Amino acid sequence: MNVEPSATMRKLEPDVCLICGTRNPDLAIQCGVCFAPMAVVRDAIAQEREPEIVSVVGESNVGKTVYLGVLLDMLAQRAGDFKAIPKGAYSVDLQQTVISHLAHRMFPPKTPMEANSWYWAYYQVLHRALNRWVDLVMPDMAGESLAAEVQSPQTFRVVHSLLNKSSGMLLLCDAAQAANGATQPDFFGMKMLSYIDSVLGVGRDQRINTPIAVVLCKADHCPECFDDPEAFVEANLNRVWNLCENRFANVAFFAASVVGSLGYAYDEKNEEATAVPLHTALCGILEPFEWIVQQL
Ligand SMILES: Nc1nc2c(ncn2[C@@H]2O[C@H](COP(=O)(O)OP(=O)(O)OP(=O)(O)O)[C@@H](O)[C@H]2O)c(=O)[nH]1
Ligand SMILES: [Mg+2]
Ligand SMILES: [Zn+2]
Repeated sequence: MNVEPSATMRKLEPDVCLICGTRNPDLAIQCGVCFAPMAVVRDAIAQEREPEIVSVVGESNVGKTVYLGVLLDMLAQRAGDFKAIPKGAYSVDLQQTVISHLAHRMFPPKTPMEANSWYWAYYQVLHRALNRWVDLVMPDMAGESLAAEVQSPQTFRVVHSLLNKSSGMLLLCDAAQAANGATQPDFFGMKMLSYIDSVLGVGRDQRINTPIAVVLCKADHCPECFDDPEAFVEANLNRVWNLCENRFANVAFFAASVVGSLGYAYDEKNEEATAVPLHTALCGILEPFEWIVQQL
């Protein structure tokens, strides 16, 4: 995290996966066990410091891919107080996919469940106001894989390893659904948090210190949640709010939205309506990330 090579660097070896610790054959592209790109560990060695892992978690369709893609693009364009440098071309793929879809007024496709096709981004980020460099590894996980792992732990080892190694997490919740009275986002958020609680496994009477940013996504559907995200969570995602209070010592609440206006295209043949982002208007994307960086 600091500019000096960290003491943990001596432990890094080019063929040992940074995420799950498995030793892989020389020149392996992905870890054979958790499918993390082996370029991450090689880049970390070249960097002479071990990166921090920041995970974006949440249900399928909550908006993780869109959020992460847009965030990386903002960082790459020096938004706010940040300057960011991608380590390796693989780190640019996610933001390129998301931005080119949005430019064509489409949302990117759903992330496949198979971890070997997830996008990973490894960025060196400078927070100018703090005058601090942070190396961040951010994978775009599939909501369905997260759900499967949460339901029966150890089925998706990569999820377990990643969360166990994460220095900070963004828990995305669907604000639009919650505002409509749906209980699903609340229950999923609760399951996710209790899973994180068991993975990080601190004592019963201790609270977890890992920073968790609870991000209300699709806030364009319910702009009131921008006024006071915490009050919105307390009112509409009360189970999540209570669990945060009880088990997590370092939680902050945010609202975010990527689209300014949405249209709907109707496919008569398949009788399906598809959301069309007519224009993008980024709101609240950087704030949760900035908060996490400040906590690291
Ligand atoms: N209104 C609105 N809709 C959004 C926004 N972001 C995402 N969406 C909608 O949410 C859908 C899912 O977004 P993704 O980013 O693919 O969701 P995900 O969490 O990556 O889903 P999985 O890949 O299945 O885990 C999109 O296709 C859009 O319809 C937003 O800011 N506003
Ligand atoms: Mg996705
Ligand atoms: Zn691995």
